[in-house]
Amino acid sequence: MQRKHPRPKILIIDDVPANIGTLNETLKGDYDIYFAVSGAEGLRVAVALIPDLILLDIMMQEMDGFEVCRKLKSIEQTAHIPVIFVTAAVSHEEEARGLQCGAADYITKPISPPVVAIRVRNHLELIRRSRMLEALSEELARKNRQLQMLARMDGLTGLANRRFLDETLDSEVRRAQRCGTPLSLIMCDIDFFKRFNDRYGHQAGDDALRRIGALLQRVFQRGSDFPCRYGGEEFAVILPETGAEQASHLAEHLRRSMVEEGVPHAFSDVAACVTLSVGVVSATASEERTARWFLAQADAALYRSKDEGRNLTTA
Ligand code: GH3
Ligand code: MG
Ligand code: MG
Ligand code: MG
Repeated sequence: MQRKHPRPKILIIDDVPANIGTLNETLKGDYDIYFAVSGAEGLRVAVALIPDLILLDIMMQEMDGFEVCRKLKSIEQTAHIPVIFVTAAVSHEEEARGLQCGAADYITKPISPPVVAIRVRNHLELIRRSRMLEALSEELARKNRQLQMLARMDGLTGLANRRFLDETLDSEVRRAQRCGTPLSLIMCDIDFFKRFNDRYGHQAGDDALRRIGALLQRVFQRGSDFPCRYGGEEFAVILPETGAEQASHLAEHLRRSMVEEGVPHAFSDVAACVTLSVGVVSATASEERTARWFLAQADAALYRSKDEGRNLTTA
């Protein structure tokens, strides 16, 4: 019959088969038992099997249990496996040495089978709990990454949001200063959008914003360009390592693509469809040219586009 949970695997390493027999009798009811009769063989089996727990004899030919334990603890795949010494070495010095090697527990022979069974069960329970905690903390870290991402995303358009823009513009300005590369920022604002909402309704307004979000994602496909919803009906695009000519070209391409998109707007003074006014700033960053400066310049350019009639790109 297939078990729901696989049984824990226990590896017994002891050079006396009779000792292995006794431990096997004690534990085989609850666990899958594997064994090895020398330190070297025990190490090989441990690496191949990755048991949940190892019962280890100390006095063995060639490689004694202390050395086996130290080696197990130095191998990445086996370092986490709890080792319980089961030994005829009864002095406190030997027990201290065993624990110093990284053993989880120390049981002296002759063993009491019920005591061994309980100690083994307790150690396996500890492992089960720590694995559960590990899984929980991985899940938490995953959820946390997801939240971090959501906190930087605009729910309506799926674009990055203002928070992302602020953080990214800051770091891109610093990077541009360090590397001496040009940086560009595009800002755009929908023309006569209040009228659009008033006449077509907010649902239609939201649809238009979503279409503009998709358009921005199509126009700015380079992984290093960051289109964002700045807020309301304003959008911004960070263009790292992009000079004035290329940025103006892209901004104008965006403005035209918006017209080609042909979202009807019968109440606009500039066209029969939804249009954008666009502002661009391009500069090599310096001490004075902070993120705030870039935003203020792009905003000023955008408002020149508004002043000069809308549906325009100004640098
Ligand atoms: P201008 O050409 O000067 O930019 O005029 P405008 O009407 O576009 O500018 P104004 O700032 O007067 O109005 C902006 C409008 O954008 C008002 C507001 O209802 C709308 N808006 C902002 N955010 C949203 C949104 O999330 N959904 C919808 N449907 N409308 C929004
Ligand atoms: Mg022995
Ligand atoms: Mg506006
Ligand atoms: Mg507007």
